[in-house]
Amino acid sequence: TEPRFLADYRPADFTINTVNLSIELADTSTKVINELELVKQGDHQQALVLNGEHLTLISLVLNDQPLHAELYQLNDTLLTIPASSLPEGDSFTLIITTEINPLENTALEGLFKSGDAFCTQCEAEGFRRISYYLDRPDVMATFTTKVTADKTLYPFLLSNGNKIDSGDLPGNQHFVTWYDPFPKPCYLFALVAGNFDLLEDKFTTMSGREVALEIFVDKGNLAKAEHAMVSLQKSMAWDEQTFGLEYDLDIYMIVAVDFFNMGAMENKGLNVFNSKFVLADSQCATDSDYFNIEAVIAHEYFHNWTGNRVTCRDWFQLSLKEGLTVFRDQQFSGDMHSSAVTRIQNVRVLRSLQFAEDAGPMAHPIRPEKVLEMNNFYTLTVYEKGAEVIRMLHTLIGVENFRKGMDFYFARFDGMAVTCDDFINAMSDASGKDLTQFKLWYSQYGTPVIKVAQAFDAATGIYTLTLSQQSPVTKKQENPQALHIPIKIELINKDFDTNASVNTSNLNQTKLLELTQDTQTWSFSGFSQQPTLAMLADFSAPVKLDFSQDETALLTVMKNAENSFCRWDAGQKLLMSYIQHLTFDADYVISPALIDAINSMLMGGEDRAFIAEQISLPSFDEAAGLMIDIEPLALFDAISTLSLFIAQGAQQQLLATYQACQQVGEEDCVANRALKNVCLSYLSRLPEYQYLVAEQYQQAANNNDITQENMTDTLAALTCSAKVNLPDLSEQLQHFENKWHDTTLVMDKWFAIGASIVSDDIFTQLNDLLKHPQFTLKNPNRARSIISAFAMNNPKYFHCKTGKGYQFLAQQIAKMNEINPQVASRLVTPLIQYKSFATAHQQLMKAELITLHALPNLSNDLKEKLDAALI
Ligand code: HT7
Ligand code: ZN
Repeated sequence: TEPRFLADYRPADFTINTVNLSIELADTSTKVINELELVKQGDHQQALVLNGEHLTLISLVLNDQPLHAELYQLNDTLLTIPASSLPEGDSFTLIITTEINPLENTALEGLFKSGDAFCTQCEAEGFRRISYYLDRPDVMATFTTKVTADKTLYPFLLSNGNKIDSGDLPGNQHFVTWYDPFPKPCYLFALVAGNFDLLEDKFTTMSGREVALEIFVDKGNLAKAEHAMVSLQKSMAWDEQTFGLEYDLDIYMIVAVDFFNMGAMENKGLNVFNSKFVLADSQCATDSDYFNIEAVIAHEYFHNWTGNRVTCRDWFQLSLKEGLTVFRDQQFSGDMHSSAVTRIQNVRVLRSLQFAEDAGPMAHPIRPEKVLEMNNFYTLTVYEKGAEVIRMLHTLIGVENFRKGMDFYFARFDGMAVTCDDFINAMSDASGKDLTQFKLWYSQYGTPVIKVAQAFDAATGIYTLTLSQQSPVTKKQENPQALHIPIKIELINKDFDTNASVNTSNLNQTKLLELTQDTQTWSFSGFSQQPTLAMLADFSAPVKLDFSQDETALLTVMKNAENSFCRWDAGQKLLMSYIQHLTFDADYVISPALIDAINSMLMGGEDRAFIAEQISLPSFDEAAGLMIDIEPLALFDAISTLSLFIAQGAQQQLLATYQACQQVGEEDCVANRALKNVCLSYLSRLPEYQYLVAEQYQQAANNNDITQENMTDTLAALTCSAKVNLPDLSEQLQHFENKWHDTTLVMDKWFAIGASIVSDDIFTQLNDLLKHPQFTLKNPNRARSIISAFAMNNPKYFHCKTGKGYQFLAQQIAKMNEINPQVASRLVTPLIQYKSFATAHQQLMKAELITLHALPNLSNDLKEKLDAALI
């Protein structure tokens, strides 16, 4: 296969007005009859070229006449009907009959089986595995879909839109016909057939229409769908209130399935979800599961407007719908919970994972320009950095203009397939702001570095700030231009010692600076002494800072910044500076001032979820993102040493906080658990407090009063046991397995804990896990529960100097390449980012990449990444 380029985009030669599908479901031979009404676009003699993969063609009928084999060409990916075989005139019908084998479809793209149910995944290019089609998002048609299947095995037959017909057929078969009035690209097509429990509710829209809400789950799981239902209702109300956007069909369906490559899919009127993002009760789901379910339900719901009503012209524009929809779901989560904590958690993901991607071999702009396998571009860059770009726009033009821009966007483009430029132009027209330079965020890649210099003239009271920006200069990007970057700052007029407050009449000054040149200087007057700078309030831009602030300045920001993000970030910088020192010098002496700072955070008046974030150390990946030539084992040891230092120094306050958080009732229980469990993770490093871990496990997982059982606390205790390899661990894991062996999603957690045990025995344990009767690479959640959990959560052994960790990952990827290329390709990320590590590790990682590159059936997905990494 050849790569495709954004620059080569051309409108389609033919469009499709209507699609009439009839799908007769059977495990190994499903029959698909696809009747298309095609329209030639303009006067040309081009062939009709349809995409199709893994299909058996049975027949073609063109304008009611059979089309014989000599009149068309067929290969593994295309069906070509030359102009000479097409009828005269601009419109014609084509009936394509094919057969497919859902049972052997382990790639989980197109039509496949998830357990006993049939389901589909068509984004990005999966519809071509169901029938021959113009599989591109700018070809939009109205679909009528008749689904036929065995009535006992598949009582529910679902597709997009409204049900228009149903009935029984001979041989215990039945059918249902669906009609979706909204023209859509085929990537939004969906079909589900199975035997489910159904949770029903409704929502009355702002204009008074009643919408039926239906959530389909595996039999026995009805009670676990309540949270998803409430989340859906909240999302619908929020989109009406925030953006005036109302749902448009009479029914909204969600189906939860166990076999799914990603989180969920926004098919029109029929979302298909990974069951992990639907099912929850307090016994089996953690607080973060609850949070994520709400966020993913919202994300898919918000796509109904940003993605479905207005879609992408081509896949290079993916961030048009994904960046915008992530921004919308982040705003929603912030409104539903603490906006400060939500923002911190989003920034942690961005800085640990997206920054690494943007510095690695697969780095690309949020609007990529060259793609071999589209599935490789569902990335943190397109999604999370894409959302940051929308957020910057929101910051630059303000909330009201942003809303006006959204209104313009829908007024102009409803029912169309458009580009990122179209979106920015709507925002520019709404606000009157020139966004020409801002558009560079869509075409340049890499994380810009902002250098900060400051000066203060005591005589005039003028404070001067100079900022310079630099995007990475590489062969792919020889001459990056200055970007338009909103930089929110706060100038603090107090020392960290509150008694020494100066100039009380002059409160902190908050400013929004627009950095548009390589270097720019701003002056601020009216200071009696040099203010302390808090940079990047709310993390106003996805950039790295080249700015060293001393301990006193950081403590001042931690204490006195009005912006909560800045208060948190200053603390993280302080912690990070110790991690950096300890990585280079294991004997580095940490300042006792850190313990005072931790104690005052623990005793401070902040909300407990915020304190939990404040005292949590930067993760291995967050720290790695700020370093070069990383010695991973030294970094791991540095984080452990710092953690132990804090545990020892602040033990009394950690214990007091742990106990205080245990006392509280239902109110703020999520925040209390968050803080309590960070305290426990410190205390578990000290032998004298390890009994707390065992006690917490007992309380939360093995309680006589089942209503007291709680998965957040259970998993927190197990994580401590695994990280410190406590003696109780194996008994706890055994108990957990006995208790949960029938609950798939909870067993995923069990496998993940098993893969993250910090023990010299880990490779034996990993092999035992792979041999466990419930382990299968065919279920992506289960595969990730061992493979990703090990590579992402067990840095000490993943990076062990024998190279065994890298080898383990590569061996699993090689197996996965044969089963599910999309999942295999995602697993390879930690290996392709080898260049940030010290040479010895680079060589070991590279050796594994070379082995993978030589695999006999290397998929396009993996090939694209390995080629980029091995250049
Ligand atoms: N738009 C969807 C992206 C997607 C996907 C989802 C599930 C399985 C495979 C997939 N490929 C692409 C999900 C979303 O962003 O909402
Ligand atoms: Zn999305």
